[in-house]
Amino acid sequence: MSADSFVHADEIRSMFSSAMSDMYRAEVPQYGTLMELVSDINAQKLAGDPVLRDGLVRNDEMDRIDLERHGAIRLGTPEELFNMRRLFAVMGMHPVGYYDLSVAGVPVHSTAFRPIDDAALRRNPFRVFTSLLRLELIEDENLRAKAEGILAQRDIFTADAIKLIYLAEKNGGLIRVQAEQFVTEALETFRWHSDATVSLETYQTLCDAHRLIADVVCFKGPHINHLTPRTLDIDAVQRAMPERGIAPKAIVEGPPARHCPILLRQTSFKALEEQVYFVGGSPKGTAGTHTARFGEIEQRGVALTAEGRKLYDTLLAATRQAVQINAAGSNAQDYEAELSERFAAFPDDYETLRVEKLAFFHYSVTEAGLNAVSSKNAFSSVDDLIYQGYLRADPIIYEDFLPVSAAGIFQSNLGSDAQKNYQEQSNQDVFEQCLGATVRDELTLYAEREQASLKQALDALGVQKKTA
Ligand code: OOG
Ligand code: NI
Repeated sequence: MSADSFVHADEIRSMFSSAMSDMYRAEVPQYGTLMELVSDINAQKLAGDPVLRDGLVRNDEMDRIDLERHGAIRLGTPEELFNMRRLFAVMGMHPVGYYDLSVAGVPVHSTAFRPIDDAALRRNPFRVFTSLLRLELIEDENLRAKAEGILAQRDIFTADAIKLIYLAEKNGGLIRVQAEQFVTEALETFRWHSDATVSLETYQTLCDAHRLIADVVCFKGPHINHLTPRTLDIDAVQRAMPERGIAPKAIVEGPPARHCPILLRQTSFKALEEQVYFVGGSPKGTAGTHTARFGEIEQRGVALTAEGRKLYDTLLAATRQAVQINAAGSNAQDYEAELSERFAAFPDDYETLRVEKLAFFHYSVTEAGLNAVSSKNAFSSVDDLIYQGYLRADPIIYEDFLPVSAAGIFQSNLGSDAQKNYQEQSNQDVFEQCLGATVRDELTLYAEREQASLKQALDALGVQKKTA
């Protein structure tokens, strides 16, 4: 079998994310409403902001505006995580970053499976925030043993999915019929099951320990719990949600609204109460409810360097220290005012972000640069080339997640908007052992992309040495 006959991993990812979107829209009607709202607001924003429109056209992003950017799942065992890594690898998605969610009092740690290189991200940026339950954080030993026992009995992958993963690994890819079958089989793992695998009593015991534990342990598989489209104006979507009968969480997570967006801003609508059947009682089981699935939107900005990220973390922590959102979310305005005020300390123009090395940029040669290639440029500095208009720097978009924001999303969907600041309990080594691989460091990936673009641009300009 030659590599030519294999379907490209990027294409398998596109097939998969589109199948997942259709499945989720059918399962959660409110998600369809949210998608329509996002699409309407994106259209309005584009009509009123030609600069934004030109930027998206230049970066070849117009076709993908309304596409999902990410989803999320929660896994129960190391083996599930191990095989999930193999499954995502077939679609060109690799583990990037380690997130300790114990900061939210949620007993999980996580990574994001995502495409890595520029071309793959451009083709389809779909990624999945994947959490692993940390049963070791359950104090009650009996309960821990019970949860482990239940999880040991389930198999979240179909036999054919595992077979196709193995084939892809062995042969280096999948041919079309295999890729199509793979997508169908892989989708099964993410499907919602309204039949729980336990009795109502067991469910309640686990719920009492932590609602998240019940969500992970009591079902056949890791149902996809949200899919997130990209919006061009997250504040407008947040304001408009109630008009369409959707209840948003109290605040938008992440940095405040800015002229030059940084990192990631996110908001979600609250998880829906859904009917489920527990084992026992009538042949159909005992009817009850479970809240698991929600909707979320995101707006992404420039990726920050370690130094930029430090400034972000400091300003955010100071804000949260000063104002903590209460359970009802009634002090959301105070929080937002505080956030904007604190973030006045974060430079809000791209050139300053670049020169102060707070953010990552993609460098490219301009027409003027190409026309001016001469030995005169050979020792110019990057900054000079930028000022001369020979080199341009476009923001590299942040492709990852933010632990404090993710914690806020978890929290809101576990039933409360109250913000809590917990102690960290990171354990990346254990996570990587379960995963069977190390996670890539996201900052290194951005730095590599910046350096590669700069090298290419300087080579094209005939500049010999970078002396910025
Ligand atoms: C994941 C919550 C985090 C995000 O975008 O940060 C998240 C979950 O609830 O499983 O989705
Ligand atoms: Ni999310």
